[in-house]
Amino acid sequence: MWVWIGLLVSIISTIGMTGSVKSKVVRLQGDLDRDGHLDPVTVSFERPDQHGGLHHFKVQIGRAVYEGKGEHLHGEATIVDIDSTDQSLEIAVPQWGPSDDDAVYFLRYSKGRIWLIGIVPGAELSIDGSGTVRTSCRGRLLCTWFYPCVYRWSQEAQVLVEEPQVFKPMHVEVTLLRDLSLCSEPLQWRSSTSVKAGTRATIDLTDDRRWCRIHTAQGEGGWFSVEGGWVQGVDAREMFEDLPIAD
Ligand SMILES: [Ca+2]
Ligand SMILES: [Ca+2]
Repeated sequence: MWVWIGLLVSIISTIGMTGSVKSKVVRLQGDLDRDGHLDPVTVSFERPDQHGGLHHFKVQIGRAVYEGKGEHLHGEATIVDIDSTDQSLEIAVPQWGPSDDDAVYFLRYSKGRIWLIGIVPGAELSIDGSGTVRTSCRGRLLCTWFYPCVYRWSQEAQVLVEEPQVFKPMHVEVTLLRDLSLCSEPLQWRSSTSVKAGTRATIDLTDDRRWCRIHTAQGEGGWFSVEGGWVQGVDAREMFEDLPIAD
């Protein structure tokens, strides 16, 4: 979900012998630095080799140039307004990424300079002018999973940064392959209960550092710790069936 601020002027694609897009030029227009004058923006995409996708992009505004590298870029660019109260608009350049790691490059233009302010993960980004980009981030602990997250513009650092969340929602359905001992709180190392092998359960919350919370449909549950992909002395894949692991 974008709020379109700029104007799309033109899109020109060059098609190679194999029928795939070799290069693409997108022309946009908007008052990016809010000085009262429209800034014509040219975003050009190139495919560096015969078989790969569009991996290079170049943004030009007058004499200012930014050259970036992406992975499987869409060949699209738009102008958005992340914070409607400040004196800037942003250029957004989306990519599919190496393996469903969708992301969007955001750039700013001011005083004759274009710079990257952030690479925000996700394909369904929400920008409403409040200074935030709402999206879906990939968790790090245990397996492949995603959680709702927010990137916020930092005036001090001039970049978009992810807002920290102490505990993140997880929603991973698993079947236990072994008995799992659980703690009642993510501080205690002494287990107070356990869930039996064969039980279907949901891992629903984590600090994304060490602790995960799990519960069964019968209301049993608690916390277990994860260290380097290991749970209770075994590889996590030997503890949980159906653990989603990509890459
Ligand atoms: Ca301007
Ligand atoms: Ca703005």
